[in-house]
Amino acid sequence: MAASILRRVSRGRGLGIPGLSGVLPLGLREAHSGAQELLAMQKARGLFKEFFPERGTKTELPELFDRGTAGNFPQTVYCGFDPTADSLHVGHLLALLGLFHFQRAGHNVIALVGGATARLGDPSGRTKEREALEAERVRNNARSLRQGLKALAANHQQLFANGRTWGNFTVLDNSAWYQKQDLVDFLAAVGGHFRMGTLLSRLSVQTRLKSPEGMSLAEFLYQVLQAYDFYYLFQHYRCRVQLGGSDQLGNIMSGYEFIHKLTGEDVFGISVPLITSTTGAKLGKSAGNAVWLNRDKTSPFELYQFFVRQQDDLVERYLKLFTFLPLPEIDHIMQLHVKEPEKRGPQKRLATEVTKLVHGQEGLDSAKRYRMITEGGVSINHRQVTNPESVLVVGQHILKNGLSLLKIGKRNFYIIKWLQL
Ligand code: YSA
Repeated sequence: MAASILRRVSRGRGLGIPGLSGVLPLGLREAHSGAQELLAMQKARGLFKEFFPERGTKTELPELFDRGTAGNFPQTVYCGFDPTADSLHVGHLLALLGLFHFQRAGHNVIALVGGATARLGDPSGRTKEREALEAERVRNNARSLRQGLKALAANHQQLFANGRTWGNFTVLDNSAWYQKQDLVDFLAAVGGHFRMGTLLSRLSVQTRLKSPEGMSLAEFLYQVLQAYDFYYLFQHYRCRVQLGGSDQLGNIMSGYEFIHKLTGEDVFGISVPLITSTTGAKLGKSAGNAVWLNRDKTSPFELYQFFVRQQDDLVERYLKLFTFLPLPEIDHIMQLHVKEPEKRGPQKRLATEVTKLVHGQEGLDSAKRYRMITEGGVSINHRQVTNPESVLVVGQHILKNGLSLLKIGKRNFYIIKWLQL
């Protein structure tokens, strides 16, 4: 049985990928020009922080993305998201943007929902064990995350492509390959390839072992599952690159070592920086400071406001990280800002770009309407309305004759006739 889990192992053999074609349509080829600069460009934007391994490999990481030298163009890149809540948050968005940049350069990307791994709880970057999550709750969260990822990918394609064709965006769930996995078979086939010394040396493990409550076996085995995922995606989707926040590097290294040992092939890891709050805590669910991407948890207006409130010293960095705006355009926006700081031009542009990506044009319009109201830009029958949730009252907002005079901004007047009161 051990053979079936690792059955596709073969040194240097060509790998078949279900559903992925090796031949590129012409439109896509055009989109690839300059793709070899992808890594350098994202490093310059501050989005890609570390590359692993940096040297000593047969083919170096930048060559993978160079159509001229790599036999495997386009590449496949993945990033995992554990469904520990029913929504993605702004921290996850950065990792997702990393995937989008690869997709824009013509590569295929996989957003992997950790329907299985979320049951164990990733110890990376944590000082305490995660609360154990019920199978049912994880399943519901995973469904929500898959929907959220697909909606974001659709907004990206519709609103930020300018008619260009990119690589594929695929959403998978690792419960698909662990659900029916026999434990003994798995440990027998996979367990023997991991050395305890290496696993114990990971920072995530060391930190947790030194904590007063120690570390559970489930958490300890987490990195083995993430390493196996990488191997699985390498075998089935020819995926050679895993992307993640810098807290993920230890888990990515475990994947590298596992794949290298079994196949002799090199795979790579790329990290994005961790977004922190003003107090320095990683922005996310655990620190209780998450800004959610699901509109039922954080409305489009609240998301917009989060970005519009960013301080001057952070806004340029966030424009580079969270938007697709070219660097010269960001420079220009910042130059204008020096002349007219009170207009908060960069903050508004940042908030607009992110809200559009996350909630689409409709979400952005709704955020802007809310903002207009809260800033006192709307009045009904000459009374300012500053609460977007206000209930309209007959006799006050709606005159007895069924009419309202709506004023938006300084010059836009509308007469509304209510047909039913
Ligand atoms: C990865 C690979 C697998 O094969 C299976 C599961 C995983 C999930 C991974 N172990 C994990 O727990 N990720 S996460 O759900 O906590 O976050 C998803 C991604 O967003 C990670 O790459 C994480 O580093 C990143 N992230 C989370 N908060 C962030 C952030 N990136 C930047 N800033 C933040 N505040």
